[in-house]
Amino acid sequence: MKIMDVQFIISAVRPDQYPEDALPEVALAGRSNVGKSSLINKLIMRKNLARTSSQPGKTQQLNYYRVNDMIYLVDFPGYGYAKVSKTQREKFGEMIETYLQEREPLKLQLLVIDIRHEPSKDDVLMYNWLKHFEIPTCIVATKADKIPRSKWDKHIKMIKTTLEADPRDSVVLFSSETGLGREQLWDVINEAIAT
Ligand SMILES: Nc1nc2c(ncn2[C@@H]2O[C@H](COP(=O)(O)OP(=O)(O)OP(=O)(O)O)[C@@H](O)[C@H]2O)c(=O)[nH]1
Ligand SMILES: [Mg+2]
Repeated sequence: MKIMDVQFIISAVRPDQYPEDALPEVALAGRSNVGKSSLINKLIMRKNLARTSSQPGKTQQLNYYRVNDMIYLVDFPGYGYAKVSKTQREKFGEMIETYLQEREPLKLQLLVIDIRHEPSKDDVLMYNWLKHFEIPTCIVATKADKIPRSKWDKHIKMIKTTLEADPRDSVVLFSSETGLGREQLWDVINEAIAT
């Protein structure tokens, strides 16, 4: 995938701020610190356009990036950060639920999971939401560079088992450090927005 042009569009806190030009959207969900923003930066070949390692749990907005005037990548706030208040957690739940339920241009949801760890309860909840709303899903196991290659298969299997993943969902092994999985992920994205 050749990246011609990327623009940060908006940090949206309310649905009326979401873009209205109906370009297809690919959204990224995952735990705080799992590597969502790094993954976006790798996909678009920019070092630091998507903000990484900001204050975890503080950002309760959807960050929109437009790529090649073709697609929006939508960075969700990370979940599962311990110090987040109950009110904030509820706000997050409402925002994401409304988005998943009503957002027509959403063509694909990436569920980003740290390959080293078993998916958390929140990961399972998020996955079940995606299934409930029948959102096409791709599981991205990131930080692959953090474990030896010989363990990749076993960890992928563990992730699928814990999520009780639908065998039809694609799974991509990824590393924002090495770029592993970048082309494969673009293939999955392009296929999803073509249908
Ligand atoms: N080794 C390695 N480190 C990574 C990878 N992806 C992300 N990181 C590191 O993990 C940390 C968190 O990455 P972010 O991209 O900020 O994570 P995030 O999911 O956007 O976090 P929030 O926005 O807080 O939810 C940073 O220090 C990254 O450099 C990866 O594939 N490999
Ligand atoms: Mg982030």
